[in-house]
Amino acid sequence: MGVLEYVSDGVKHFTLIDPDKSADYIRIAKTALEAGTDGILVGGSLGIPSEEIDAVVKDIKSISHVPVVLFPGTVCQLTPRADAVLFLSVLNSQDPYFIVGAQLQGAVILAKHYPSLEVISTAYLLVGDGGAAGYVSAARPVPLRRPEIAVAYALAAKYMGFSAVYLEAGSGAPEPVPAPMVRAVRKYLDRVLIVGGGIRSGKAAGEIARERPNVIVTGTIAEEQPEKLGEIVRAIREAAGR
Ligand code: 1GP
Repeated sequence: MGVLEYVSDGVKHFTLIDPDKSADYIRIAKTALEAGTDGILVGGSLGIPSEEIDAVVKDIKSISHVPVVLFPGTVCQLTPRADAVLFLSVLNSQDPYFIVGAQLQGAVILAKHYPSLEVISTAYLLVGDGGAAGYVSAARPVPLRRPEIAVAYALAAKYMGFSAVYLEAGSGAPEPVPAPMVRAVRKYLDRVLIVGGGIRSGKAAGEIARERPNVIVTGTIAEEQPEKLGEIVRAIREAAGR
C-alpha cells in the first residue's frame, strides 16, 4: 500500500522530526513509535544538508514499522530512502519560487534520480502565525478566524489536481489551526487533509481529530514534552473511533 492510500482512511497521527532542531532524533523517533504514532515526517524550514537527511531517514527507517515521509523545506531535503515525499507547493506564498520554482528543480531530481519514491502533491497552506515555515516561504497566512478563505484555497487546490492539502499553523505556533477551520475545509475537500502546528495537548488534538482530517502532525511536543505524546495519540484514536 502506498502512503497516500495509507493516510486516506481514518485519522492518523504523524510525528515531525526536524534534524536541524533534534540532534537526538533516534530517541525522539523511538518515543513516538512507542506512543503509537502512525508515521514520521522528516524535514525542516531551514537548510539541512542532503547527506544528513539521507542518514537521518536511514536511521529512522531501521527502527520504524510506520512510513517515513519527507517534508522538505528546501530542494536539498530529498532522499530515495524515504517511503514518500510531500511535494509541497506553498499556495499562499507571495514568492513564485515557493509555489513552483523549487518544485521545478525538485521534480527533475525526483524523476531522474529517485523514480521509485512516491510523490504526494500537496498544497501547503500557512494559517495564523505561520511560524518559521510561513516566514521563510514568504507566505501571507490565512487569518485563523477566516475559514472561508482556507476553504477557497482548498477548493483551488482540488481543482488544480493536488492530492492533499496541508493546513499549517507553523511549528510552535501559539494557537493551532482552529477546529471550525478544519471542519469547513473538510466539508468541501474530498482529498487527504493534513493539519499541524501548535498542537500541545490531547484536548487540542482531539478537537481537531473530531473534524476528521486524515493526518494530525505534531513536532515540538516530541522534543519538549515527549511524555505527552501518548495522550495526544490516544485522544486522536478516541475521537476518530479507533
Ligand atoms: C507540522 O509544523 C508542524 O505541521 C509541527 O508543529 O512543532 O508546533 O508541533 P509543532
